[in-house]
Amino acid sequence: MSEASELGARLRERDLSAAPAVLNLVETRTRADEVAALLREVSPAALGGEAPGHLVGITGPPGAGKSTLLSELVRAWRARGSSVAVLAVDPSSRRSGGSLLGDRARIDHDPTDPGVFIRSTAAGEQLGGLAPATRAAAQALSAAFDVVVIETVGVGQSETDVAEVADTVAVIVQPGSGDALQFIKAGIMDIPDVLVVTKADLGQIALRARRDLHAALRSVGARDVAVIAVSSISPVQGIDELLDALEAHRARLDVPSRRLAARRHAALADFHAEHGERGLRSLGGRRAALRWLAEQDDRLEVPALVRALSDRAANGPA
Ligand SMILES: Nc1nc2c(ncn2[C@@H]2O[C@H](COP(=O)(O)OP(=O)(O)OP(=O)(O)O)[C@@H](O)[C@H]2O)c(=O)[nH]1
Ligand SMILES: [Mg+2]
Repeated sequence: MSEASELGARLRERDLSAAPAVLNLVETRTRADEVAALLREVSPAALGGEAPGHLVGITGPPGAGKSTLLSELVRAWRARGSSVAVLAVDPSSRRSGGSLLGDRARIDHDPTDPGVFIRSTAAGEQLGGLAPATRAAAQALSAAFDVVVIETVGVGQSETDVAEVADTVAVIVQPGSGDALQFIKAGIMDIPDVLVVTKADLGQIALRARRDLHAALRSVGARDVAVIAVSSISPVQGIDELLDALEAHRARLDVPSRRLAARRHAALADFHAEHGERGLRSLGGRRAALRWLAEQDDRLEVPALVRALSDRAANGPA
């Protein structure tokens, strides 16, 4: 049996101990065929449905309190009996190509707990971008883990990538940072599924941030976005409320159509990573490529879609 099919079988059996080997496989650039094989092993066709894990994107500006919050979230998910994988995207490792567990990914957890897997992964080409390896890892791990978190650093438009992969996107802001407010009002920021104001222990300023964000969301007609205030330092507050909001969003979601869109976006991102801007141009641009992808067979997996895009680029859009 090849490594990909062995790992695929373990993931389908929800064997969490397969996670480190999965990460090693997807991060080895020279093993594209094996990555494709692994993704086929955990495709909806192989699983008999969409992967069961909840893909959660956690994104926000540097220092907003994402990692500290994740320490609490991981603890709370574990208390509810959910297994959790966290893929923390390290923007500084983009150039070096390495992925080191730097300070920014430090999430406090019990290292002996087999139900938790935390890994830092390298960033993609653009600010806030996801590397193909991170997308593939998230997809594969969602077959085995109950929750898969992708944590990225971003403000404004840069969280688009994570929105394309995740079922639920939570944007994390800290009190007193006007950016998110302005971005929402100006329509620059994609409206998150859940908005989180951290550092609620700071008191008035946090309450005010929450009120202002509510108002900004109302002003753009996004009334059903939950705005949750949390404190990740003692006394910890808002964590259960946040978990409930994430779960409520997932419960409302049409998961198959969100995942289908995610696979198409992932295919275009992988194609872009391989063929660059020139490749995109030969498809007639990003929008044209997405329109074309939307007409393809729903059952096609990411690698098959990437191949189809490459063929189309080579022959030129008809
Ligand atoms: N008062 C207070 N401080 C907090 C809270 N959560 C985080 N902090 C502090 O805020 C700072 C940044 O927290 P991190 O969790 O590292 O923030 P981050 O968003 O992961 O930062 P990057 O990884 O650099 O993007 C740290 O000094 C934390 O101790 C909170 O709930 N209340
Ligand atoms: Mg961090």
